[in-house]
Amino acid sequence: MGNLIINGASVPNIPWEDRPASSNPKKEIMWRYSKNPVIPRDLTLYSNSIFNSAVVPFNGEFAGVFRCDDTSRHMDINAGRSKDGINWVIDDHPVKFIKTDPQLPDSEYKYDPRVVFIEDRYYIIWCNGYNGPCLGMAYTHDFEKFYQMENPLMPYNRNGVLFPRKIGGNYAMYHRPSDAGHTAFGDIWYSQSPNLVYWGKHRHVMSPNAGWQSTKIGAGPCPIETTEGWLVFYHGVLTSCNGFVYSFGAALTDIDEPWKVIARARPYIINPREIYEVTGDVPNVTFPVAALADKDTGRIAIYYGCADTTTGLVFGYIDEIVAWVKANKM
Ligand code: BMA
Repeated sequence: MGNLIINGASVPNIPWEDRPASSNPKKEIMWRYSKNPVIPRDLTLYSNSIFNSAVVPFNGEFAGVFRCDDTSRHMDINAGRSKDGINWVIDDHPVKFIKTDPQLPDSEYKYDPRVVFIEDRYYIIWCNGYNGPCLGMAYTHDFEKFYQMENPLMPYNRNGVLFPRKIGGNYAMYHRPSDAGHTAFGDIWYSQSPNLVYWGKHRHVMSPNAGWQSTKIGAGPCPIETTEGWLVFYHGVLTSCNGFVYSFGAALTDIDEPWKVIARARPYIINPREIYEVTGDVPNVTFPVAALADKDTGRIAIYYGCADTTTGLVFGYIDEIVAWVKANKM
């Protein structure tokens, strides 16, 4: 148990369960919560499914934004709160975003939110419907009022993930250019902004390559700053005879130039294998979107979407994961 986290938060009440005796660290560097899934599909009055959702520590407890598809299969974002990060109360209705500019276009839909604290507020970034999927952004101070900002990137783009601080004087994000449909390609890119409105200085980060990450890849939770580089969890997709299979793995990228990859692990960390991951509205999906990390113990808890239906949790230690990424570097 070690501590490589820089600039992280103390999260003494991070959701946690020790590695069970049945879990071999040589085979799996992170282990699943025994009571997965933690968020059932019908937790809110109108939800068909709750998955690919984002949480942060908030006032000694936890808050989050949740992808809730309703029973018309409309995709939207609902706010929620929890004392322990496991038992959640999620609003029945989607967030009503307040436009920071009346000219801002309406969103046709919103999905796969990420949330991160930067400087003095929480920023939310999601896949936003505006003549096709693009990136949408908002901020909140209290998880009650949410202020929608300009869309950082035009269609087609998904999987926008903000860094928790400026890098080289600019705000920074990973994202994935895509197409209008169920994109059969996808690289992770890095872009920079002086003001969170105008984005540029684009740099290529990683392409898909082999095995579980051979079709497309996209960033997951917001990167975690460690002494060994940014620890980046990302999803990877392979195309089987029955369609896409979504697993997730990890890489380390350079602290000052995060488009440079230091190490990228060849094996996945989690792949669809439990019943709630292989069956659901979209079978064979494990999709990470949020991580809680405690800088005092080095514990990490990742929230991930299970088969586009429910939300699960996996646990691990940052130092073990960093060492594993380096040891399994491709
Ligand atoms: C992606 C997104 C994710 C989803 C995944 C698997 O394109 O729509 O929200 O989890 O497909 O269906």
